[in-house]
Amino acid sequence: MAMNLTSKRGQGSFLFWQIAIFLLVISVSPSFAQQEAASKRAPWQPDPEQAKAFEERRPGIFVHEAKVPEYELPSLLTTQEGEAIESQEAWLIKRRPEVMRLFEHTVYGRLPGSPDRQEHELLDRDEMALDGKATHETIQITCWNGERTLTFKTELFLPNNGHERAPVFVLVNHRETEEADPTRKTKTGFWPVEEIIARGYGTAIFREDDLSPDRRDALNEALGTLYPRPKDGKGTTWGALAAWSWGASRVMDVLQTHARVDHRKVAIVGHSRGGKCALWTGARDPRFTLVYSNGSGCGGAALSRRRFGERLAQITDRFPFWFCENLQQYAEREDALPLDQHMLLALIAPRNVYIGSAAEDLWADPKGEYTSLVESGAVYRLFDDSPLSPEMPAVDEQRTTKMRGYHIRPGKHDLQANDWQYVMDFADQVWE
Ligand code: GTR
Repeated sequence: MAMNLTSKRGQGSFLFWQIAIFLLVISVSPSFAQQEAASKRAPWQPDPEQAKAFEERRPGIFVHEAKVPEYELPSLLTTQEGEAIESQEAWLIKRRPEVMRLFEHTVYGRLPGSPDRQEHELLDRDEMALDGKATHETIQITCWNGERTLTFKTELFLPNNGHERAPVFVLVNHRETEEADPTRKTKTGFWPVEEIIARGYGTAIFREDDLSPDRRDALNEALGTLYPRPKDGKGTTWGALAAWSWGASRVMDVLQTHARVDHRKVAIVGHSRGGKCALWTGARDPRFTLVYSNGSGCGGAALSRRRFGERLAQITDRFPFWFCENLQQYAEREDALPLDQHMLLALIAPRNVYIGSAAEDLWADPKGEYTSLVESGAVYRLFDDSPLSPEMPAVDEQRTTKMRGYHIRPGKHDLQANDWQYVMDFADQVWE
């Protein structure tokens, strides 16, 4: 008995000292917020060795932050007549149309509207694709302009998960067929159909080449045959990126009439040149409620004025046909541009926009891509979205707000299965 009493008293004083020490520790240690900040991994920055080697290989291209010139971005919230935009309505009615027009006339070019007539033919249907987990359809799309026609295909996979309708990710395919193989003999992270289906999403794909072959001399083919290009287009006639984007809208037409697709949850996804196309598609076609551009860089998500990595001079020299002719006059004259790429992202508001970068993809300027997303916040804020911190996230840190998201993953310029997992996490959040 006595033993027990003593030991209880001993326990009591032990507890007293524990509490006292705990109080002492928390009174001198930093706050939880401070601790969290301190334990946070460092923001991404280019690996100095890689940056040095990169500049040595490509004289005249800069991938050091210290070489980014001072620049001032054009204001999103001031109209061309100098009026300040302070509400959603004023943005949508006054400023947004101006910004759309600036991108059409300066960067991507003006497109024909919807075709006179469009027909969708189911060429093939397999309800037992992917070991019964999905239904695979091959759909042929034919568009008419008077007597002229253009025909191309889309491959669609939908999950057989018992849900009546599925949200769908549409991928702009600029790669060889084996990178995006609908037979699934070859599987790649570029189009990880099995993983997309496993998460309850559907996915469709179409080839950009079917809309405008990815060559300098091909603008009069495909879409250029359906709609002969005007002789005097004043430098504003569509380039290949816009032609591919027109195709994405035709795929959307198919999905809008499909009984097993959730019409309000269709995303456009693209990597690199496909990522540039995805952003312009998101700006043009409000039926896409999530826009994901991966490694889109110059002419995509990256700010032109930073002149980091690929600049307008290089892109308009190697790929002049991607854009309208007018863009060429801004090579090495970025400060004269009446826009910058943050304004392209803002055109998507209040729909969801997601940007992915890769740590070694200096050519595409990850920081320029992220900064664009941060700056698009001027417009997203009008729709009650919260701001993003200007500090770069760490590698493999996903940063999101209600309507915008970003990640930078380790490795090179590519679209990989882990990029898809990140964007599907974001979709789970914004499309719940
Ligand atoms: C590069 C081009 C980039 C990017 C890439 C791609 O050569 O400079 O802007 O679009 O091609 O699409 O793979």
